Amino acid sequence: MKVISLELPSDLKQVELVCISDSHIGDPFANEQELMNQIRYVEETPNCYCIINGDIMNNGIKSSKSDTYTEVMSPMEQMIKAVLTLKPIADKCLAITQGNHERRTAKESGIDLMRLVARELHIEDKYSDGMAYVFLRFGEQSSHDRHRKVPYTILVTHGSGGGKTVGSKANRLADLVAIADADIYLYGHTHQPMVFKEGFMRVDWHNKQLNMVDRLFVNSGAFLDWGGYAEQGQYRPSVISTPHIFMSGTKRRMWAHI
Ligand SMILES: [Mn+2]
Repeated sequence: MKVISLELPSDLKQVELVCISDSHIGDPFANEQELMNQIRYVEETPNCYCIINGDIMNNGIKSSKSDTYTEVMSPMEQMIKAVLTLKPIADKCLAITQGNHERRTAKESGIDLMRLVARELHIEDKYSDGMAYVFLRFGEQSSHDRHRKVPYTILVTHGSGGGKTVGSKANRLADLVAIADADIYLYGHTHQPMVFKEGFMRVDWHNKQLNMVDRLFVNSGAFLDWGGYAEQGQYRPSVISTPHIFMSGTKRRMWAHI
């Protein structure tokens, strides 16, 4: 678990966080236009940040399930494309993870493609080949705790498995609570855009009480049109919809839309 601690300015009233994953660059059905729309949005929107959550490259290498022959770019070309595509938002990236598609090369040859992408983007300090845990503080609490920033924690992982039904995909995301406590749980991989909340009683040792809090669960979608691997494998058509998370800078309040 890579722990990342970040402080943003105290004059931020709200932070927006765009969840970018599963662009599958190199797949013939990758929708680069939609990916670029989101990249441009992050780049141009004030107080907007992003998390880059794996499967950015399709990386259909010889030993993988993806069809090498239908790839529209070689793995090297995909890596160069990934770097060039993500460059405009690198300085707004809070965390960057490896997906199972990039992991193929790591397994095969011990070379971590996503670490190299993060390195090229000068954000290797935000990189995890597994899970990332972000401590984020910004804004100023409006009531009792003046001059204290609002703290949020985010557990990020590309994910694995998930099954085909919406329910089984939701279960994978909800299961993250067994790993660590966090305010926001962020998953990719299943290509199923999803947002839900659960209640949780958080231990407050300082005041010896249990605080009822909400926890936000977000699954990002894919930048893929339907066909090829999805069609042959009888996967449901994926909808291209990128979750945007919003966090208040005046009190602990967060929400998301897809
Ligand atoms: Mn994946």
